[in-house]
Amino acid sequence: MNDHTIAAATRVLACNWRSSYTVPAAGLYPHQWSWDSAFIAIGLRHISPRRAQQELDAIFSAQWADGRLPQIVFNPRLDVQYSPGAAFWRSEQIPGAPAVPTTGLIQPPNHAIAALLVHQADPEESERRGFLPRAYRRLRAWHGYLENRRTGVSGLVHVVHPWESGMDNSPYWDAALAAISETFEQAIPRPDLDHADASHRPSNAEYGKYLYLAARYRDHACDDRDETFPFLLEDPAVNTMYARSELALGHIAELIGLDPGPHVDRAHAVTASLESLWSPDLGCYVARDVVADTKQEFRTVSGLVPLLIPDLPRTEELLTTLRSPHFALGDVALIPSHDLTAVTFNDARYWRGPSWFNTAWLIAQALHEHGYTDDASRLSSQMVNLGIEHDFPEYVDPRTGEPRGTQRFSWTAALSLDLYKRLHPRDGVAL
Ligand code: 9WN
Repeated sequence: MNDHTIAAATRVLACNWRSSYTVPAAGLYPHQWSWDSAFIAIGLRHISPRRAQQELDAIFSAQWADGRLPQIVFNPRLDVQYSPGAAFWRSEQIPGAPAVPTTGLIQPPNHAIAALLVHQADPEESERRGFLPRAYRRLRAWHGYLENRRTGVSGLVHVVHPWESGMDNSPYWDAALAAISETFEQAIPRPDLDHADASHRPSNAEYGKYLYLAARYRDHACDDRDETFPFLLEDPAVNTMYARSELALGHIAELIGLDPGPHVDRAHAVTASLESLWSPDLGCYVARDVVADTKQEFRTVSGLVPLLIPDLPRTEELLTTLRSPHFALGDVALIPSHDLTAVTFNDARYWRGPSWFNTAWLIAQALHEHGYTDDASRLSSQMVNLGIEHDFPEYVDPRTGEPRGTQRFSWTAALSLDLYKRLHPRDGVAL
């Protein structure tokens, strides 16, 4: 990446900016998505720390009364362009929903990680705008929701829909979805297929289950006390981002003169609970189906993301798996989302094999922090080069690097920019 290509990444973020937030991709995803915005803010901070703050403020302003940050904040003028949209969710009829239309679901809690990085990019601007105390209040409520409404006896947070994991059609969800006999009975619009090849996207059968679960959650007023809800799973990456975000929140608390202790304790408790998701046979973490009480024995990139926890006792084992033929670090275009040797692996279909830039960023960051700086730089370069070569694709074929899904995808541009800046520290900010 050179100055010309920095400009290309900046252009993607500028084109996808909508007055106070960034859409993930202009055609396919015309609204604001929760974990996308946090990743985007991490890149935006290099261009405009103020915009990065606004990006996070926009998602915070859609917070529900119970503290949840919604998966999607809808632009009602574009409702037919994405399905299911605001008319499906009818959030204005649900007690505790914000004034803007949103989904009732959530996405992975990476926001505190982003808020800290955004603050550090320009502490004066942050202070001038009162960003950190405002963010802290929102984030504390968000983490409170996760602790009080989403944490089970295992001590881990569960998701109630595949969309909540951000890795929508991961093989982790197959058995739980198969055990649900119902499907959504009405017509299912697929405007997504106007923007991406059907073989790169989840299937119609998966969409039937997705909409069934979403409608059921909505019809129970998105109330997590519905004890017969059929889909509850604990995901390693979601819990890792939660633990890591608690550490970041502790740091933020300290910066604004508050006690970091409760956040650090919570991070350690979640880290200890993660141990129940360890699979000795696979050499990585796996998801657990809370309803069926079964582990989902698949190697996915989610099961490697716990590398991001600083004092994890499994770092060496995870590195061995990352370098093994299952993920082939160094020998592939970018880290696959699913085990290259598995019968369930598919090089094109969404989260069942293709490589995504946000998970590569999480792993590159973890490698860097654990002192594997050569691996981290190599991975970062692969990511940056692929981003530039293919106009910032949503995901790529892990072996060939061919683009899949849509292009000019915001987090690909933002996270490539972030890694570029940190690969060339003379231009960059310290993490
Ligand atoms: C559903 C926006 C989102 C990402 C998810 C990714 C994809 C949506 C979809 O796009 O999911 O949330 O319609 O497929 O899987 O991680 O946040 O970029």
